[in-house]
Amino acid sequence: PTEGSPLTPVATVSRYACQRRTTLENHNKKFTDAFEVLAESYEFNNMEGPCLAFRRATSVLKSLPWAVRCLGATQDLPCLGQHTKKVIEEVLQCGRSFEVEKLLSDERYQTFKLFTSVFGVGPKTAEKWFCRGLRSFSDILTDHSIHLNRMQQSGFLHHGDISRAVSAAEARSLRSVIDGAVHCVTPAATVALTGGFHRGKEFGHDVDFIVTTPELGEEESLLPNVIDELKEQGILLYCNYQASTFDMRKLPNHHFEAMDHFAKCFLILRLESSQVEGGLHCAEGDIRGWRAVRVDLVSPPVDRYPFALLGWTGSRQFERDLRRFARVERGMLLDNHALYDKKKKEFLAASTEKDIFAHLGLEYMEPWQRNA
Ligand code: 8DG
Ligand code: MN
Ligand code: MN
Repeated sequence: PTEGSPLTPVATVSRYACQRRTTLENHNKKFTDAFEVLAESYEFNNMEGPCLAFRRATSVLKSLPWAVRCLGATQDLPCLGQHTKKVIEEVLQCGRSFEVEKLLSDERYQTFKLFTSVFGVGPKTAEKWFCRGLRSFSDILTDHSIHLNRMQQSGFLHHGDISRAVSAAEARSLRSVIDGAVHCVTPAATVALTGGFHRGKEFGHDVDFIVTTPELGEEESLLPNVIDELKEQGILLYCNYQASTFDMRKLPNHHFEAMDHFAKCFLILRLESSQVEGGLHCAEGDIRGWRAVRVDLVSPPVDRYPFALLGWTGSRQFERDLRRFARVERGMLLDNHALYDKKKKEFLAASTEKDIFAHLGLEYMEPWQRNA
């Protein structure tokens, strides 16, 4: 293919990530890295609007098959405002953005970054701790007035391991662990890799799986049984199980940030070095012979499977825009459970992800093209 120069006419770039094929090949990393710091900082300060604006801009630049080499090249791109353009200009001229540099050395930003790196700690908790004058892990762990919930306790206990990226080889090994446990309790059940590794990522912060049974209703007991099996194998280090609260009569909730209602569990598992081709992606773990890894399992009823798969494959920006596109452009409500047509006042059936794209009048995109 020809090096798509911005001087040659290019097709207009859609405002919606679900209409932009975005692979893992990012030609504009130096800009998107800067944007991500700004987005994160706005998130830490509870400023949703500017945070989303930088996330959208990041996503647009990630979708380009060419590198931005001058500000003029961004002229016809959507979702780039004055602020993002100023950052692009700085990076083009100086190789870095002063605003970003300032943030990276800012105490508040650094402390939030540190605290939210703990499993179970979000911006709200980080804020609470920061306002109390706490700045380090030892500040938190020695302050006896601080109550840590079970998730946060495990987060601190396994912080070293779970803050190391999970490799694709480790994800493959975990897949056979989960396959084994699932088939042991329900031979007819199926396991599918989803999340970042399903989009072809080489590394991730966790490994996500969807498990379901061909028999409707059987999924109710699936996760509790799988959890028991993992416990018996001695590899369950932490488990937060949430039973299903799914109600088919409810209309889809287009707010992406709302969690879905399927039965799910957030786990920390013990992964043996000997089970991973080429060893663990965690130096201390390799010496120890094992490492801790984060695993998410979700178990939708089989008739909801395509919606759950589409919702859990991500990326987060792809999901946000898919829902926004459905609502704004099609008058439809989409979430991880269902698709509802507001004009026809009816739910639209789907047995594959392709059916959902077709209902939305969108060209189908493969998971590896959803890295928005
Ligand atoms: P990473 O783990 O490699 O960092 O990237 P990822 O796989 O894309 O991110 P993720 O945080 O594991 O989320 C994967 C998808 O799961 C994402 O598109 C959002 C979706 N998701 C839901 N419901 C829930 C939920 O209840 N909790 C979490 N953590 N993710 C959910 O649709
Ligand atoms: Mn993931
Ligand atoms: Mn996950």
